Amino acid sequence: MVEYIRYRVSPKQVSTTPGVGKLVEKAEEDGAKTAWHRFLEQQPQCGFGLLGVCCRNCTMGPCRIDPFGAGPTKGVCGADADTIVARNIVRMIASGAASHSDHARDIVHVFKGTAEGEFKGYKLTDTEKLRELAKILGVSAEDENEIALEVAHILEMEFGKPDDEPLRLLAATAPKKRIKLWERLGVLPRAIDREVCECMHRTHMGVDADPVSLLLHGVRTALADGWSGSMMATYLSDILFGTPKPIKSFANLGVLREDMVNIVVHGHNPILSMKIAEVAQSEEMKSLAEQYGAKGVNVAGMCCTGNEVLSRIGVQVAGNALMQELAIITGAVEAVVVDYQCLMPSLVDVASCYHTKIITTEPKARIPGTIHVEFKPERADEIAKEIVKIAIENYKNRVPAKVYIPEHKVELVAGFSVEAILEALGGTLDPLINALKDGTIKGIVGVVGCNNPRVKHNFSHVTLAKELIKRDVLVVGTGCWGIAAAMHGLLTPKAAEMAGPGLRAICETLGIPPCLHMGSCVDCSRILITLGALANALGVDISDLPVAGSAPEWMSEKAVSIGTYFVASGVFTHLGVVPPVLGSQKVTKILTDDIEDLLGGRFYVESDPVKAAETIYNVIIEKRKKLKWPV
Ligand code: SF4
Ligand code: MSK
Repeated sequence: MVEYIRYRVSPKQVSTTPGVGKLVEKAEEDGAKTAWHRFLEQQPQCGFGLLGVCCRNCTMGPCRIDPFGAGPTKGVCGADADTIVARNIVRMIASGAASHSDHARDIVHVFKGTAEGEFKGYKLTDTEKLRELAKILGVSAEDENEIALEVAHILEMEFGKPDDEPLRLLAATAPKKRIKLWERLGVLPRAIDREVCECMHRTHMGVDADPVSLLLHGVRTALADGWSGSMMATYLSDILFGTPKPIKSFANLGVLREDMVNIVVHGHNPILSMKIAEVAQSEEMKSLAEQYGAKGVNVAGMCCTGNEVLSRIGVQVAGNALMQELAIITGAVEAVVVDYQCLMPSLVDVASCYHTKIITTEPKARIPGTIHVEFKPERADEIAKEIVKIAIENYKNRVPAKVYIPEHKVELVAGFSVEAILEALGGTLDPLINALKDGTIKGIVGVVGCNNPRVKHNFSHVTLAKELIKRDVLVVGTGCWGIAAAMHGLLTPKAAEMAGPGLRAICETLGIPPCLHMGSCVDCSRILITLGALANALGVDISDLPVAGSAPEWMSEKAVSIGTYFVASGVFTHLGVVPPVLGSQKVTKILTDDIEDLLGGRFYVESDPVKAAETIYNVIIEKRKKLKWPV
């Protein structure tokens, strides 16, 4: 189906990443619309929505507040802008926390079934990590399967335990000072589902109208995500598939192969994508591909499921969120296999211009117009094979005249789990702590999050990282940022040449890049663990550390949850895209100012990445001064 393209986009303006502009041009020639085209069609976007002052929480509405005071200042029920904005942002946190944590629930299910011997396609790969997790959770069993079953039971209870005890994973990993602070503020989370559910209850018509009380519950919910839901997903994925270690690979659309069957795995959960990558390499699939005239099967990652398979087995990455449609526009992709989150329903429209099959696999993420092959962990190998075969059989439908694969691909080193960082440092945090203390490294910034057509694709991700490393600030990160950094050469030891002299010297001694890829969105929990370990080792709170967070191109509700748990953990957190809160001066002030007095961290909004880097650096320097460390 060729759609009429009303708005043309300027290829030079949409992205900083090589190859993207050409594919946007190709999209227009082929009649395929991308997110950039639809973004233009949406202009002007609703001002009430942008400011967060629209409420649809009951059918007396929808109501909207006039931000200039010329129109109504209250909804039909009397809710004002402060209440409406706070309720809306809390609902975003609830959705983000639910997404990460429901992903975790699926991993617990597979982990448990593996320990029970039910899911034969999986095994407990990193048993050392299993024992470490068992230890922190107080599990004393000896036999590995029994340990796993007890761990699974404890983690299952994190979702819905009925008591008011704190979450076990949070209690075991967060610094004690922080836990006490959260307890004092009444934001220590109890059970993950309970906090998400309470968000929905509080934001229902006629319940919580106090913006402070609402936002504090948002904090509680986000903490349940970061220090439990997401962390659980990270721990158990490591146990099932191996804890990431530094691994070389390549990124950008040039990883697609003209002479092979290309399968793009897209979404977040590694349970299926790891299997697809494994099956695709089998002799059986290779010879089937040869029968169809291809040299084999090439699996490439997209977004966070891409980060999961990249970090663990080095699967090459085709791109980040705004490139999901472009992979299809190359005309060289036989199948895009999706699990959940960040999947644009438009994949189906774009695929209709080419031969690509979009294969959904999750009952909770169905998209009309796709082939649905439901994934069941008890039949993991069989289903993965079925999917790979669909892709191979589709190779014959590829239209050579429609194929254009940009040649760009860049080498990278990913796989910097906390364990891998420790190993690079010689088994202890001391070298990092010493480098921070003496000012060789000025600070650490965790950069995370998505792409957003409001921002020139990958420009802010890359500019911010470059500006920070130049100032001797070590950058660690996850998600679409990790892929952007990879495509721009920031994830290689050679990139240390772009760093300031201190960071450069450390990177060269250790043979590591100045920007460390720590994994997928749920792996932001690795950043929390690193911060907690640094704070504990120094005998300070996370809020005292010369660290910061940033989401330069964020768009998803998950990013709101991540940003909130960063702030709640005491981290100064930059957002490169304005969140929908400006309709309430009160909420804006709480999030960007007052919250610091309570939690030690706050949000800072700046769309210019150069200015943002400067401010982040200044915050780091202030923290160093307070610690009496040289600046
Ligand atoms: Fe309007 Fe209040 Fe209903 Fe929201 S909850 S739609 S502000 S009446
Ligand atoms: S995939 S949540 S666009 S980082 Fe995790 Fe990228 Fe944001 Fe999705």
